[in-house]
Amino acid sequence: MKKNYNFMEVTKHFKFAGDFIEANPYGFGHINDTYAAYFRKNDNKVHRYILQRINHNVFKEPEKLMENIERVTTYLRGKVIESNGDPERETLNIIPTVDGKSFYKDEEGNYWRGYIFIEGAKTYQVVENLNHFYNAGKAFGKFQKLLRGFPAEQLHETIPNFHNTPKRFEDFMEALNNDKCNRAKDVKKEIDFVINRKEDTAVLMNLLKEGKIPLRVTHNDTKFNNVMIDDVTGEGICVIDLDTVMPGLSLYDFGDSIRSGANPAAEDEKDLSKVTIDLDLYTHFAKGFLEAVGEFLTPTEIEYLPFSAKLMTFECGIRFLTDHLNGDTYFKIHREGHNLDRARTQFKMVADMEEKHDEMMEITQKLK
Ligand code: ADP
Ligand code: GN1
Ligand code: MG
Repeated sequence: MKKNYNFMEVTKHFKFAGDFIEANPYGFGHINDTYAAYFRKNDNKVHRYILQRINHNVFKEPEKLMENIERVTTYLRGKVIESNGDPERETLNIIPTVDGKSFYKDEEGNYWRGYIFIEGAKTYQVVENLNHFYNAGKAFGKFQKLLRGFPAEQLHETIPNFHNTPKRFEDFMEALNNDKCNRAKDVKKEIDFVINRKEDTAVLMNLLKEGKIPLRVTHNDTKFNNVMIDDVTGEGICVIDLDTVMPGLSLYDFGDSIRSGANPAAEDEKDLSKVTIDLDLYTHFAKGFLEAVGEFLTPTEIEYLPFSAKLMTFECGIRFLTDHLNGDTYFKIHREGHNLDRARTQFKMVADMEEKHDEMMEITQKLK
């Protein structure tokens, strides 16, 4: 992350209340540059906002991305107000620029946006408490339910083919053939792991093509650290990181949450003996998710929930390994081999899910 942005100058373009004090890097996202920006108001009290530099290498059309976020947050805000919730905490709120836009483009071509800082809640990198994960299931399920009436045709595709796993496989093969950084020779085991499972990649895409599962408006990046957990109640108070809200499958959202939260170890854990799919965690998330969406998920969607967890984990592992082969150009890394370590945890999870497939099926059927 570049550190020498002129935050005083950037923040001046937004309707942030108070006098700017400082901005510090914040959170653990892999994509955008996120900062907590501190301001002093007239009463001398200090408060903060979220300031983000959108990653325009990943999101090629930030204007369209922000149009999506404006539409989705406006829609969600209406729903929260309807149910007497707190619209400043239960959805993201864009802070407009002084000229009324949803983002500011600086002279170097960086895109900046501001959000209300949701206080009294946190995101976690690893699940610390079963109840939190149950509540995350409810929150992501509720998110999908709230967006059922949202006009999908209004959404731009911010990253084309985002969960097109066969395409992710093709991109991996291309990276392997190019082998730009001469890294393939050191990751033969991982390469074989991917190639041996090629057939899995098309399963959900085929169900969709055959009309067996519906396209919905989904979040598509339902990592556990993309839901804010209330410090007092432990509820999943707000789903954040709305950059990839697009038409998608309910199964993507379920699967990606299991990928990120049902592993009791970190996503980049080097000691693979710690990496597993914890069935207790799986059960808690599935219970929360099904309680929120059970009434509208089809039997086929429910049948494929365990498979979706495996596929989303496999897809993410493919993406990490592809980025390792390409020289780490997509995900932020913080050490050498970081993407490879991440790919390895994902593949360990996939192998574990293959072993525990029957148990996962049984748990899911009991919960439905
Ligand atoms: P990325 O796309 O890089 O993952 P996120 O939008 O998820 O970026 O933000 C990174 C982190 O910043 C989140 O995991 C969360 O901890 C924190 N964060 C983001 N938005 C807010 C907000 N409105 N209030 C409080 N914290 C936030
Ligand atoms: C990225 O932005 P973040 O850190 O919430 C990525 C997800 C991956 C995840 C893996 C836009 O999520 O797709 O599953 O890393 N987001 C994008 O940790 O590519
Ligand atoms: Mg995030």
